[in-house]
Amino acid sequence: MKKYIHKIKSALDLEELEKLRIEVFGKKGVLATSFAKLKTLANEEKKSYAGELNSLKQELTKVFNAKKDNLLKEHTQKLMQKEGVDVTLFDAACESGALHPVQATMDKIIDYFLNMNYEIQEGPLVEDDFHNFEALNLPQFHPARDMQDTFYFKDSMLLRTHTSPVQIRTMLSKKPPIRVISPGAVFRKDLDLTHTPQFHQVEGLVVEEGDKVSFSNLKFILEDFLTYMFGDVKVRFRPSFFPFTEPSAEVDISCIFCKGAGCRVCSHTGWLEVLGCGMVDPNVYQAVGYENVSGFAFGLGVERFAMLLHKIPDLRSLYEGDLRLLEQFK
Ligand code: 2U9
Repeated sequence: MKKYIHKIKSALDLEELEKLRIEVFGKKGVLATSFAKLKTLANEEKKSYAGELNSLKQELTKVFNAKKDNLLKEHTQKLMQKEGVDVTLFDAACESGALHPVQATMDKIIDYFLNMNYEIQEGPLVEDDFHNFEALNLPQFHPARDMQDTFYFKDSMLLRTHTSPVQIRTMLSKKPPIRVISPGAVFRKDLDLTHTPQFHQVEGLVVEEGDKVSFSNLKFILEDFLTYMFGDVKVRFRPSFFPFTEPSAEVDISCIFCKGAGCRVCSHTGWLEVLGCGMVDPNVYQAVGYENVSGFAFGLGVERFAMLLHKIPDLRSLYEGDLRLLEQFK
């Protein structure tokens, strides 16, 4: 039976070791059969045979357990090498992360519009002149192009300055009814206290056949949305101008810091500007070949929303990667 010690020691893998376990320690294994033999022996022989058998069993068990440990370690190591990382391994130093406040704000905004049955559309960050400007009623040399200082590549390709080209692509690819939001990164040559060269927007577009969509629909959805985002705030619409909407408005909420009384954040006006919106300009419909339709659009800057929601005073702190800021959002 001693040969099994050698056999166990030289088992090549866990499978072979398991076969040996059954052969040695199993119900009908060599140990069980040897112990069964005890019954057939005379009393004086029994004692010494049982003693021998027990110490052999102990040795076999010891050798078996040690071999199993070894093979298991080898097996894990091979698996780790094959799979690269063992994600089940516990790391005491591992800390949980959290969504970046800009992403969390974006998610909250998206949730509202998903509930309202809007679809999410994304598009390329590198755009051409037609989708980013021309189709949005911003012809070449139009002074309004200066509003959006642009990063250009060769051949009039550019980094999109707003997410509006996504809606242009949507309109070019299907007919109304359209109800979409386009969240994503946009780029402008801008850097100061309140501007970074990359920021994020969520824009919305609703278009229906005929004259079904009115400014009242736009007012309702934005008032409801801003109440969802900021709680019990007053909302006001101020006439404004954008090349892609006519009529256009900028939307303010009553200052969430001073409740409208006037403070430094709202420049003592009691109001905070949060959105731009309007009825889609007929020239935009013409550019995408739409006729006899009505619709509205709006746009917002996600960083601004994140700063207002979390009372973050300096825009740049959102992108410094300082853990003292990020840890507050766990
Ligand atoms: C299409 C037609 C019209 C999107 C709009 C605004 C008004 C707006 C700003 C908010 C803060 C940009 O990030 S910001 O600086 N946006 O004021 N955006 S209407 O209008 C569209 C979009 C697409 C086809």
